[in-house]
Amino acid sequence: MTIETFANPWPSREDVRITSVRAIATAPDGTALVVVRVDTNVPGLYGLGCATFTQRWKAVVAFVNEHLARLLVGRYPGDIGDLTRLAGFTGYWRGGPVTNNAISGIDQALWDIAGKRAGMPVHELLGGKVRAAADTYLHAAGRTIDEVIEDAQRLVERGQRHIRLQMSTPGGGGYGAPAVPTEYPDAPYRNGWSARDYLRRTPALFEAARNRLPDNVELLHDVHSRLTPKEAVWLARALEPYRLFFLEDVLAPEHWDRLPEVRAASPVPLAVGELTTSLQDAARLVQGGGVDLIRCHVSDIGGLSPARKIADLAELCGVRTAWHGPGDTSPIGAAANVALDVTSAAFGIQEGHVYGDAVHEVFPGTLRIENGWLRPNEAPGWGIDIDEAAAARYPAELSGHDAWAAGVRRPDGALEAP
Ligand code: GCO
Ligand code: MG
Repeated sequence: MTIETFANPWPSREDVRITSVRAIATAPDGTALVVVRVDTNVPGLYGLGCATFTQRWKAVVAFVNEHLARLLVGRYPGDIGDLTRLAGFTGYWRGGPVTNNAISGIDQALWDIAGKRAGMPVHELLGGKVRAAADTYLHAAGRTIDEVIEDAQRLVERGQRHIRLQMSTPGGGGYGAPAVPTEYPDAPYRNGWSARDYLRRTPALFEAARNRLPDNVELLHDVHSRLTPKEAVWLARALEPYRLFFLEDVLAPEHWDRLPEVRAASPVPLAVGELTTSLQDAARLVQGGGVDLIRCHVSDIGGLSPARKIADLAELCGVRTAWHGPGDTSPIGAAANVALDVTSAAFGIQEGHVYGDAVHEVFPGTLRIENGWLRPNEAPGWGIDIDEAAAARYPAELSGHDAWAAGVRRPDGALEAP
């Protein structure tokens, strides 16, 4: 493919030019990760950005390589705002996870280049630290109350102060814990998941956790968008005695306009936002009075630059941040989360993920959680590299999420939000 050059619209400060833009997909831990690499005419100067939409990663790769690269080659990498607006506006239709992840890959790669040129870590370019490190939460899970609590105790021993608890509910559709056999053998869909059963079991888990885990451990829980507004109120009230740090995604995005009534009905803080795929939707959530912690997936709203706007808005509105950071975030995306965390007064908590050795091999410099804390790298840019030969040894495959989501059904067979 011939790559055309779109001219710089104004003279650039230095003769630095983008020479190539390409998406790299790799799955070192089995989860498809996508990063964008932007190269320049300065020897050794390149940047990396997270573009990971694991469920539809091939679409993001094609979007970057075939639609966006030709817009950027020849341009000055310091014009981050213009280049990311160009990547969006040239498509005419706005937003969505494919577009936003592609733009995020470019946005974060350009911030990486900016940091390397300045000789500064990205958090200093953003104005510098307002805290030394980001406190994190990790996930404990199991089939039974005992299994979940034992898993949580292991995390407490590793210094974790915040722990998300998820326990299996019968059927294949439970989120965040192993699938267990159904208890509805006569139902039309034998592997179904019942919201009513989930509502009965979850408070018992938290009662046991409060009795058996140290009193100062903060507890969190992710509903994963499965409840009606009334069920959400019921669950939040039932969990009140256990002092949750937050209760996540009680409602599906289709019903987010009902969040304020859920929030008003209980003191349990609500965390919402990983399913936002537009900056404007994220801003509406922050301003709408239905959210205590905003937790966008940074690449799904277009990268570091839009996420900074949300962090600033959250600060002004008294909302805190809890950026989404599971295993389907690349290490570059995780570093972007931490750059936001340590530079924003609105920081609440950071979702952590312990990457396997293969991820550290492919992405040298990947951040590590120590005693529950994440600290940013102090090297210029993100301080994270990619070993492309190693990346090629872990080829990405189509996401297993499709197969799981196809089986997330109620006992009557109706599909449920995965
Ligand atoms: C979380 C999330 C994730 C998502 C996953 C989807 O809070 O960590 O809900 O686990 O399910 O990112 O691919
Ligand atoms: Mg979640």
